[in-house]
Amino acid sequence: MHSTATPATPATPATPAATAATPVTAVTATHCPYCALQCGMGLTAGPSGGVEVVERAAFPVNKGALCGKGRTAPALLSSRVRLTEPLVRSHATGKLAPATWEEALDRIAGELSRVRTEHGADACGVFGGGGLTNEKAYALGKFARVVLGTSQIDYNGRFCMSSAAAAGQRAFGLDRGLPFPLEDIPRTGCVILVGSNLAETMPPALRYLTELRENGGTLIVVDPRRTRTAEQADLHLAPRPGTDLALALGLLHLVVAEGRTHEEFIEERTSGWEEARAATMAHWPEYVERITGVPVPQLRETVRMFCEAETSMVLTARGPEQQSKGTDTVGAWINLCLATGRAGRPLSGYGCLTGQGNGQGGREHGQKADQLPGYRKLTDPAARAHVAGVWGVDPDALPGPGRSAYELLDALGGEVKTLLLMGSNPVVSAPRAAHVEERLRSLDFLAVADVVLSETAELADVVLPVTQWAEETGTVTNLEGRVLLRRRAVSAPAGVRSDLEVLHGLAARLGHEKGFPVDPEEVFEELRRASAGGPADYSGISYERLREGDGEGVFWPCPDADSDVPEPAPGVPGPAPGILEPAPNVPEAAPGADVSVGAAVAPHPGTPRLFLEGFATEDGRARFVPVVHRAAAEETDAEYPVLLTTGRVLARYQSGAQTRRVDELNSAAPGPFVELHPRLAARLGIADGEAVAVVSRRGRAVAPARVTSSIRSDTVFMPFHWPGEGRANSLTHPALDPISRMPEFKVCAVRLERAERV
Ligand SMILES: Nc1nc2c(c(=O)[nH]1)N[C@H]1C(S)=C(S)[C@@H](COP(=O)(O)OP(=O)(O)OC[C@H]3O[C@@H](n4cnc5c(=O)[nH]c(N)nc54)[C@H](O)[C@@H]3O)O[C@H]1N2
Ligand SMILES: Nc1nc2c(c(=O)[nH]1)N[C@H]1C(S)=C(S)[C@@H](COP(=O)(O)OP(=O)(O)OC[C@H]3O[C@@H](n4cnc5c(=O)[nH]c(N)nc54)[C@H](O)[C@@H]3O)O[C@H]1N2
Ligand code: SF4
Ligand SMILES: [Mo]
Repeated sequence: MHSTATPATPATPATPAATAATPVTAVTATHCPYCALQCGMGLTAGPSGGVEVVERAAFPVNKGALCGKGRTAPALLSSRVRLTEPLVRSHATGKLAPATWEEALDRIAGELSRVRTEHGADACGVFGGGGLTNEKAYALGKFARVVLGTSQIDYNGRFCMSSAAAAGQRAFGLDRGLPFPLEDIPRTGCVILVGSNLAETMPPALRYLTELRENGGTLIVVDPRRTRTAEQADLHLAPRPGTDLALALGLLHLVVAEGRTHEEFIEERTSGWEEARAATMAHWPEYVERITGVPVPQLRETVRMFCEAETSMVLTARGPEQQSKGTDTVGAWINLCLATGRAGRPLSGYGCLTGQGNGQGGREHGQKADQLPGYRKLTDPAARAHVAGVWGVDPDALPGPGRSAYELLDALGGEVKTLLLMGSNPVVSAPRAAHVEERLRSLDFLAVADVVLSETAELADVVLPVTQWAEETGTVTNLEGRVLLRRRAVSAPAGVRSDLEVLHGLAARLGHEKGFPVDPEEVFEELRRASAGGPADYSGISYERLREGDGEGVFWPCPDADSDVPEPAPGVPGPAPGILEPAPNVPEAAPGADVSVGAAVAPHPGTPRLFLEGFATEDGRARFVPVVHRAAAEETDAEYPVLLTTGRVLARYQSGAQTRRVDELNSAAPGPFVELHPRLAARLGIADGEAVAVVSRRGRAVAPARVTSSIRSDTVFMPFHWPGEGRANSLTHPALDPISRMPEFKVCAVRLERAERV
């Protein structure tokens, strides 16, 4: 498919026209702008001068396959609806009007200075995104802490995989979404896929599940809806939303009752089993059936399939994670893996399917409220000293941890007076979105950098038009922990600048002429040093290395074999020697080989598989966590008798800011809908296609009914990709997980009403 470049026309503020994107070379090997699979693709000049996608079959993750979103991504490069000039809100008219870059950056820097002087550094907020490259995420975190001196920075990844990250840290001492490459999946015996609709959210990855079944393995899918993914399963469990914790505990109870625990593994590789076992004991199968709605025979069958396979895996995605008990829920699934010896061994383990393009790398390099680059903790004195050394600042000058994403958005207009936002559209995607929108409006000053005028950018005082994926180079880390080079393939239209240029320009205006280079490779070189010795160690990875071969990337941790990497400080779980396993086909140094000073040292091969020799905890053992079931923040009652859950559809990405501007995708997924069971529809007198109002304690949304028996009859589903009347997040509950601070996107109580019209 190719997108036709739009001829340049006189720009107006409402629909600035992009100049044609010009391919730089014949075919550039690069990656999709959207999800965490980071499919490889080639970009070249199409027949009419536009940009065309060509297959990049050698890239191992997707082997050339792309979903419709990736295939149509170039359409936005030359689209008339992208931003090509800065917009500044006029004091006189109150409207956004075109301005020069100097005016726009001066205005932002001026407001940030004023607010910092009047109210202190913490009155300046920063909000980032898991779609930003490693370099941008790193620079944004450094900008917040060094230039603004604020603790108030967080990002949309908090809404994404933060519960799985917290649970992984707690159990394994390290969070890398998948501790093994995707290619291991077809070779295991059984996969339990919990709350992932892979067939729509990462279509090329469905291949791994198909191959699993072709190889004789079994697939169990846990989802309140019979999704396209669940249709592929040998067994589909359809629990009531928000009850995965009870489900996992019920399975573990059966494992114990049926004598299926792996005593040797528990003894040698784990700690805390007694407490976790005791916590499980109350979760009798019949009790769990009552909570979850999953029949006891299905629980028993799940345990049989999982334990009778020689190797097995549990993979989770947003279903069980986006709950106010997401961390404990993932913890319970990890406990199941540990008790059965399905972790830290080849072809067995727990993994989280991270979501955004750089969902993995974006959570490692410092845009998170509590974190420094290299996945270091902001509260750890040794980590502060190391990073402050790289940044050339006094460790004591670095602020402490700030508010989490929702808490930060909730504080806007209160203690936080200004916000600089890059790579997110919270007006559509944040929980209790009407409240968040109202908070954004109450700010003294809002600056947004985006490629399009998103619903959040519409509220801004200054909007900065930035370059897109194919117009800039940067690294991303996919859901496997594979660091990849996303190459620039086309030139950007005149008038746009990169996020790195934005941060450089603002830093310079705020007294930091140095320290914010605009060349991504230069930023990466600094990131390497900042991450050296940390849990997510990138110091052995360079652009040069990422350009090698078919660009299949390097898995972190990858310390620099050539340099004196500082020993991890106590309390910083460094890449323990035990967890490293050389990549296949990379020769290891022969035993006794001379690796003394002066001898050439083979580069570290990267770490495709973690934990095989030991976990990243201080004692090398995985930690069981005793968890018990608890209710959702909001249960159904007489007034709000139905459960609402939310999620995604194939042809839309996230808040839709990008994909709603691609014609082909608009016809595939024209608008919001409410999925409900025929019995529920009949009770309410609602026919397929009729308008239905969904009402919660937070608000109301209206969309056409989609009547289908593939959903539980006590639950309705809405995708969250649209603003306005059909905005699902008008309804969602902002209850937060106490550990990860993840909001409860996947369950709240609603009532349905017939609506006049959509
Ligand atoms: N097409 C498309 N693909 C995407 C994205 C996109 O927006 N569109 N976004 C990317 C991102 S950032 C992410 S995070 C991933 C998300 O990828 P997924 O996690 O696969 O996406 P969701 O649709 O949010 O949720 C998955 C499933 O969870 C189910 N579910 C709902 N409530 C529960 C529950 O209580 N328990 C269980 N077990 N399941 C439940 C839903 O029915 C849904 O089918 O997708 C990535 N890929
Ligand atoms: N109800 C409900 N709500 C949810 C979820 C759910 O399942 N249910 N899922 C949550 C999840 S998992 C996620 S990840 C969030 C995502 O929700 P958002 O954070 O809103 O994600 P996007 O829509 O991807 O927003 C990215 C914005 O940044 C712009 N952009 C893209 N690339 C760049 C870049 O390089 N630089 C800059 N400056 N801008 C860029 C895009 O045009 C877009 O406007 O939504 C969350 N919200
Ligand atoms: S699956 Fe994800 S990375 Fe691959 S083409 Fe689709 S959106 Fe892009
Ligand atoms: Mo996400």
